[in-house]
Amino acid sequence: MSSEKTIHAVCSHDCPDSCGVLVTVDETGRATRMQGDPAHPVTRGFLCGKVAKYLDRVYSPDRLLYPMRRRSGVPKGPLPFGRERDAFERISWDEALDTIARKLQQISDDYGPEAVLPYSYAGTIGVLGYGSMDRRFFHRLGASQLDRTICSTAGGDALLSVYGRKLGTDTELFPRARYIIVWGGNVHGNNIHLWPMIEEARRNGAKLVVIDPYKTRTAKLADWHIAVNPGTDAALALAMMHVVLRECLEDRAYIAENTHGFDALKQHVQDYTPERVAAWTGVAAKDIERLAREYATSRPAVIRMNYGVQRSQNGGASARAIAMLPALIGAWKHPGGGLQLSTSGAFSWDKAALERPDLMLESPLKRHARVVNMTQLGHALTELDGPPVKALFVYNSNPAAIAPDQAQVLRGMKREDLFTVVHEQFFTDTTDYADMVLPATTFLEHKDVQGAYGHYYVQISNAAIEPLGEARSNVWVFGQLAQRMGFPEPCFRDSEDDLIAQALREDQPDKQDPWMAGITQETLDAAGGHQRLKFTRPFLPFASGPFLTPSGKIEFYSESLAAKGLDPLPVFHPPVESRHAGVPEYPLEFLPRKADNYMNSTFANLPGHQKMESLHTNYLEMHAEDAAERGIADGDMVEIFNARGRLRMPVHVNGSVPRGVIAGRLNWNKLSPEGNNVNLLTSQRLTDIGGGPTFYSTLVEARKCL
Ligand SMILES: Nc1nc2c(c(=O)[nH]1)N[C@H]1C(S)=C(S)[C@@H](COP(=O)(O)OP(=O)(O)OC[C@H]3O[C@@H](n4cnc5c(=O)[nH]c(N)nc54)[C@H](O)[C@@H]3O)O[C@H]1N2
Ligand SMILES: Nc1nc2c(c(=O)[nH]1)N[C@H]1C(S)=C(S)[C@@H](COP(=O)(O)OP(=O)(O)OC[C@H]3O[C@@H](n4cnc5c(=O)[nH]c(N)nc54)[C@H](O)[C@@H]3O)O[C@H]1N2
Ligand code: SF4
Ligand SMILES: [Mo]
Repeated sequence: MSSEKTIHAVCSHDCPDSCGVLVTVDETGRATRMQGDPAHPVTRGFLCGKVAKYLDRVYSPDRLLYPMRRRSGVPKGPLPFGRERDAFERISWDEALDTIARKLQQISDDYGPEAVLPYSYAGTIGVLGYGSMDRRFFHRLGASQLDRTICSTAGGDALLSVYGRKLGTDTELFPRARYIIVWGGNVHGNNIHLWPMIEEARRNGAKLVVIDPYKTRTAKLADWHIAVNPGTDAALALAMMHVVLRECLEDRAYIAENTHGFDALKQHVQDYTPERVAAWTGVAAKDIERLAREYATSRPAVIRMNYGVQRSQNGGASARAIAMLPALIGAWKHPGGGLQLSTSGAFSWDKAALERPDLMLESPLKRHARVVNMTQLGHALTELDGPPVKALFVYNSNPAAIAPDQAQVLRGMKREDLFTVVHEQFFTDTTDYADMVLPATTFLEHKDVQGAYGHYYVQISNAAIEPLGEARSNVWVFGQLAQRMGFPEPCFRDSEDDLIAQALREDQPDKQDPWMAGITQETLDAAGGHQRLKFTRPFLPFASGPFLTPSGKIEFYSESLAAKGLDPLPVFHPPVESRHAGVPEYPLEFLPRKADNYMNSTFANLPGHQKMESLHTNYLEMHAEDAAERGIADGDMVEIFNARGRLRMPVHVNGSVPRGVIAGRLNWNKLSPEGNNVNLLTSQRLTDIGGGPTFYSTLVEARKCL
């Protein structure tokens, strides 16, 4: 008789799908199989290619298994892939924690606690692993607060400005849509569990339109691919509104009842004629008209907007304009209609209890600490003063690879007077700059609770296996460090179960949001690991008000943006780094995109994933005419450059990008011959709304290497 067990866990990678995962564990405690939970209505029994091979990651011989410290005399900087271990020596957890506590205390005494900067993002999106004990620790210390802008704040804040809450069309209603626009999203690569829903809709007659400068796998499979010029989506959406209003296709009753600022919007979009917008977007006027008409006259019509659209300087305005379209045509009324950017606002975790910002008042600062924007890490490490950053504590992130303006980031990280701790599962581009490296668990090895940004299920993620080696969870590390720092508050001794109970407000049923009422660890376990939020079906988040905006309506016109000096109506301002700005030295718009088979920089080190991504991930893609003008042919080695740096890579001239655009992919620095990735070329310039990065507003020039 086999004594295999099956454990319910949740994929905690930064992906909208938050898949339910069933892990088979054998009698020795080793995980032998992972599959998508067939009972989960969105996971539907399958995992993406990246995580189907997850056991290769968990049991990789390259896993970090022990705390380590940089050997004396080894300078910070790039280490050869696979040889990183030689630069470090193994130490005990006791020694690691004591050393870190002592250093942080000393830096705090000498420079003030704000000289300590935490740097984390979404290595795990489990509620505890993403932000709980770590936040408590840094708040109590008085460390600088990190503004976590690197991914979604432009679009997120844009959505909030229009609707007041981050909600969207229920993923499970997509099969009922008859017109689907995927706008700045790569469903097939980045959000694969939406694909079967789209397929089902198409079997029922739906049309799929993809708006993306790049011909993604999703675009190739669409009925219509609109290769819009990067950063011009605001203009395109405003021109669609122009056509809708000119042809009286708007839903007047819905607008009258639910929206604010319609007259101002109507006036505003007069300027955005299809002809004028065609010149910016590269989309023919007749195509803009057709798109607007088809969209406004098909029911239900849904837009899957994704974060790709907001990684440009004009990203906030773009996301705002796109988000207004369903309100203009009343698409929210129809099950299967509306828009989805994120569903995360439906999960009302008790963040104040988890993160305890009040603890900043117990810190030596006795006030709220300064805020540092993570997108401007290069600036923070090299230019910030009052106080300068003297300690950097990295977890859940690989900033040496994923942060923009890489040369400045690496210059900062190389500082020998910067004390850097990195809590990681692997040696990465970032550990190359660490003084101390701490081993982290994977989602198979720790417990957590999780929502999603692409569906409406709460899930419990159980530890399927014991931590490998001496790997420890984020919760454990920061709880231990708090003890070593002598922080007296009992909250630093909370267990994972305590934290989960707090996140769910198990002891305060009166304070639970109705959508999460009665959901506890016990009910989640009893339900097989997942529970749908408690709204009635079909869930139509914005079919009617009131809305959580200042006016209580959907805001076409935003007084609160105006009060901040921002455009109250979405305006198309060409990005400073775009073809419209006319910078003759750098005429090409660079798209430094994500890889389909990695997760940002995660998985890039694993041979199986590298093989899926292609033989060489590091390549550029160019339009045939741009290539010909430069004497470049398919397969040539090309140098692309701007004032921030230069990279050399082979080029594919393969029809995947429109004229004027050149694409590249995110990979590890150390896996490219010159030790830098595409972020060498990106800037620290921020988006119009939300202080986010502008990866997709980057100008370059290219030339053939001789
Ligand atoms: N396989 C895989 N899956 C992932 C990730 C990954 O790295 N790999 N990352 C995860 C993360 S962190 C996130 S945030 C989500 C993001 O998911 P997406 O939002 O889908 O992210 P991106 O790939 O950045 O952008 C999507 C598409 O936007 C296009 N795009 C770029 N600029 C513009 C523009 O100006 N206008 C328009 N219309 N389109 C534009 C890009 O070419 C790209 O194909 O995916 C998650 N899932
Ligand atoms: N050029 C370019 N740059 C980009 C993007 C792009 O599209 N193009 N995308 C941007 C976006 S959308 C995002 S979200 C960011 C993502 O940037 P990051 O959040 O830094 O994402 P990853 O590169 O996936 O690195 C996450 C790291 O966390 C580690 N990790 C995983 N789980 C745990 C854990 O439980 N504990 C600890 N301590 N560590 C863990 C992983 O091993 C991994 O090395 O990158 C941004 N950078
Ligand atoms: S990365 Fe996304 S699609 Fe893949 S298993 Fe995780 S949640 Fe599912
Ligand atoms: Mo992201």
